[in-house]
Amino acid sequence: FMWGRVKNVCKQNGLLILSVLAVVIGCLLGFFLRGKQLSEQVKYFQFPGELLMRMLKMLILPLVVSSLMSGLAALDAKCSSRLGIMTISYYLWTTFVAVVVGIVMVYIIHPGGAAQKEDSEDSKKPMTSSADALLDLIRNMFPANLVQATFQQVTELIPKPTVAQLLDETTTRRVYIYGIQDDNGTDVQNFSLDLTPPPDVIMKTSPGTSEGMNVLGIVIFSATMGECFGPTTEECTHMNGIIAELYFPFGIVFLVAGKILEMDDPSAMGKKLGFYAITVVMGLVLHGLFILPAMYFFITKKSPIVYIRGILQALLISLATSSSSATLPITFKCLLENNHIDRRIIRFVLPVGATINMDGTALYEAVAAIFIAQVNNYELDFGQIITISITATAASIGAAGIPQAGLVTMVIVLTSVGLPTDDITLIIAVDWALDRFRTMVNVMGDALATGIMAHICRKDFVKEGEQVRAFKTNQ
Ligand code: DAS
Repeated sequence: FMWGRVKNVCKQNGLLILSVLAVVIGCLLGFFLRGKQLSEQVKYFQFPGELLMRMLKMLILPLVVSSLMSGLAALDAKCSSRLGIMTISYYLWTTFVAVVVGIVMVYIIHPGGAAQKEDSEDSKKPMTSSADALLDLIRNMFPANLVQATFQQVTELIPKPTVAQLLDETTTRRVYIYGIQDDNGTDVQNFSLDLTPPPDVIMKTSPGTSEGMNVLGIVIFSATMGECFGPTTEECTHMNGIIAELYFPFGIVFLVAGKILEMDDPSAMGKKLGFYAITVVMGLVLHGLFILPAMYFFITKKSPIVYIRGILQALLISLATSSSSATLPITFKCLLENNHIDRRIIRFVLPVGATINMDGTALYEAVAAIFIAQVNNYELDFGQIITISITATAASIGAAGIPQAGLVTMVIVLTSVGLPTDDITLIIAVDWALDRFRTMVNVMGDALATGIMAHICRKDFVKEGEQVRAFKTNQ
């Protein structure tokens, strides 16, 4: 009986168990190689892990673009605007809560006291006033060149040539065009085309529909990867290529081992950063494992434990890759197959969350900024704490879902209250590890938000009269 249960559990959670084993083996291999002083060969040990990261990043742009467009195309204007407003408001609210949690933790634990600089004079006032910082923040919200700002965000997310390589390397392409309507607004059957030139994303209004812009998205089906994301058919949103089934665990082993092989000497952390790391991790645990699940429970009245169980694979991948965007395909798959969330909601809420909703990063940046103030013995006044809250929220929205993006955008927070940005070097020694935990919280926040929005909008998908147009799979 036991063997039968063990077999059943392994069958259901094969990839998850394999991935956990891969992280453990990666850690053991990493520390073993450190002991053998093999750091010169680190690039060879990192190569398989780098391949895994490139495979995942290669899928981000097609996934984000096709999901957002098909998500918009699947919802009628009224439903998508309501869903959009609720999604953005929820994301801003949870990010602000994360910042408050971080500020409370850093003032309770006061990690900067243990790492105070010897030469710091008595409390100095930072040079930049909070008023200048706030004006600077608002000024940056209006980019002079919208196209540049947009493509900067996208190129930050993924280097364009990778997507071109994907399209050039695939031997055959099948492109699904869907959501086409005739003049009286009824959906015509979707159809699939075999295109030889690499397909591009086509956005155009379809004739005669009263809702104005009706976006036609294109899901790129890449035969090589066997991967297809988006709204065509259930099996198509199932990630079944060699990435998911065979290569993942192998890539994770070397991703983890390579990181451990190249990290600085752990003792470099010492007491100075120990308290800082503890403050960050405690804040992330409090927010990620208590506050966010509690919000999910109070809104949906469902068990967050069962829900989180369904996304464990995605949380593990976010730990291994420290990139919420690279984890996106897995989060997508977990929510669809394990948590059975309506894919029209996933396609809309998840890509937006992976781009702008980073609770872990916001918490981390607030803690790091105040930690650096404490190290320099700066007394921050209330106005500056408010500035840090706002800039940490904005910086997390601006951070891309790639490794250590939070370290880059932290400059905004530090300069907003005149703290020395070169003090970022104080925390770099532990950032590669803390980045993994804050990325997990980012993914957790996006996934729970998707479940909450699916619960809130469940009526939109059944109410007569406001029936949301769904896709007719091309049977
Ligand atoms: N690693 C980033 C992410 O993928 C988070 C961060 O750097 O703060 O979400």
